[in-house]
Amino acid sequence: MNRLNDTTLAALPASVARPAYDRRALKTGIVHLGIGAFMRAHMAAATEAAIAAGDMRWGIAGVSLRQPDTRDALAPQDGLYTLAIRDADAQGQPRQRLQVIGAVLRLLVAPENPQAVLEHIAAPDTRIVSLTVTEKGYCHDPATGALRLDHPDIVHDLAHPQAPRSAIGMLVYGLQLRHTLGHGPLTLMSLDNLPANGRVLRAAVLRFAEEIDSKLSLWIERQCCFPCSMVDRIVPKTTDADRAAVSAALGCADAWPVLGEPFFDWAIEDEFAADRPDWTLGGARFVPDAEPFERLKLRMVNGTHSSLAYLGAMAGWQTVDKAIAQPALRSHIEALMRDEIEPTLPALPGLDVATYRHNLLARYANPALAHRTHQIAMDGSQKLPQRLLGTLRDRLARQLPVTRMALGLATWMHYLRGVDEQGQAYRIDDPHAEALCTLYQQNLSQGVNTQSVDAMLAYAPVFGDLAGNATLTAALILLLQSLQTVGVAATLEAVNRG
Ligand code: CS2
Repeated sequence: MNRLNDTTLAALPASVARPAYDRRALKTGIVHLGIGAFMRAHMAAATEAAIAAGDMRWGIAGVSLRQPDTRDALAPQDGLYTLAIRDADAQGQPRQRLQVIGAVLRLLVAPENPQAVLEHIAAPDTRIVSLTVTEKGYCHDPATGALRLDHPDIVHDLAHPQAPRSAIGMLVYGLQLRHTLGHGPLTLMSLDNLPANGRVLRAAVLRFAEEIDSKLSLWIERQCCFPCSMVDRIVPKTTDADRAAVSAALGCADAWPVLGEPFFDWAIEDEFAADRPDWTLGGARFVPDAEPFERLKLRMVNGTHSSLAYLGAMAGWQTVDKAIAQPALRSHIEALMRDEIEPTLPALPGLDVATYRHNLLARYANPALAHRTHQIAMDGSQKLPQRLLGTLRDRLARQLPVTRMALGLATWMHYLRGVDEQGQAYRIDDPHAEALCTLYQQNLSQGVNTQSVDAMLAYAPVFGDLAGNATLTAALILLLQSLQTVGVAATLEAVNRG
């Protein structure tokens, strides 16, 4: 089978959408740190729409911060890859729509050549540096959002200006080179699922810059922009079966297609240091303040996604669609949104929250994505603060019931035991795994009581000041006892009975 690339593009089946523009005329205007599946199915797709409309300034240089695998897959394909949009037809049969994306012009692997990344950030045509480096990539304290100067990657980067390995180090040394060369300010755009992601990024960049050069930090502060954004599209990890299915449909081999649902949302603040693509052509909207959109999305989508993922992973429901097909889980997730999350949300003009809820349940039921619950369960320590704990804090402060919110948290704690209800062991994939599993073994595995639950809540990097809240502790005790003795399904039935 031929490989997908600039030469084979013309021979693809007519049903496959592809770049109709001349890729050789495309300039690199965006450098993206963390070129994973999400970015390739989201921001790159919106950028493709802007390019297709004739604005040839926005080709993307994609940077992998750790592994060479994306570059190894896409370089032989001239940066081309397929976006497979999957859902079900009216009969419930899975179907897919294929589009070859041409926006990615080159791929860099930071550990192989960090200097090349710094030079790309400093290049005069580069106007935007965007990031999807996941929550842990900000090297911050998840509870407070502040950059950790004692984080091993930050310690390393402060000592190695030529070869940074964190996204923050890479950005600041790249900006330093840019400033020295006099190439004008940049927009730094976080696309990670963090509240006020632009402000978190800005604070981390300025903190690091202050450590190396106060003039540089002043320049960044005054001249560079850090728009906040809310991003939303479900993008499961690509499997070998997906590679084979997409390649068969193309009639030519794509080593790394990405999959996504039809739904796409991106609310971004229109604050750019230089120019920007018209991403509205790809479904984005520019908003004066992204905060209410972020809160809606992080609490409704990511909060329920994580709750569902821990419940599903423990019960042995391997994918989101299988989990949401369980009537008791579906009732719980629906009530969690309606009764406990929605009352904490700000009103958004034009948003009908009941419709949003129904649509979200339908997105979870998409049978063509096979989104694994264990994939969503990873990095809980980094995700829980903005997904669950903000809602919990708001409800506790207003003395409102928290049972359904607390069930997500209790199931995360229970998940730390590392074995599901079928006796299947799994690895806890989390930068805090060691400390958290030790805490679990020394406390909850010995018995569920005020002392053992409070010992978990005393883990400040995740919980901040939540420990010692009697209402929360009491709710967690009941739920953890139930999860340990009767399991997920019976606990859901009990919670649904009220
Ligand atoms: C998911 C998100 O893996 C996860 O943690 O909750 O990636 C989710 O699919 C996206 O944020 C949806 O926009």
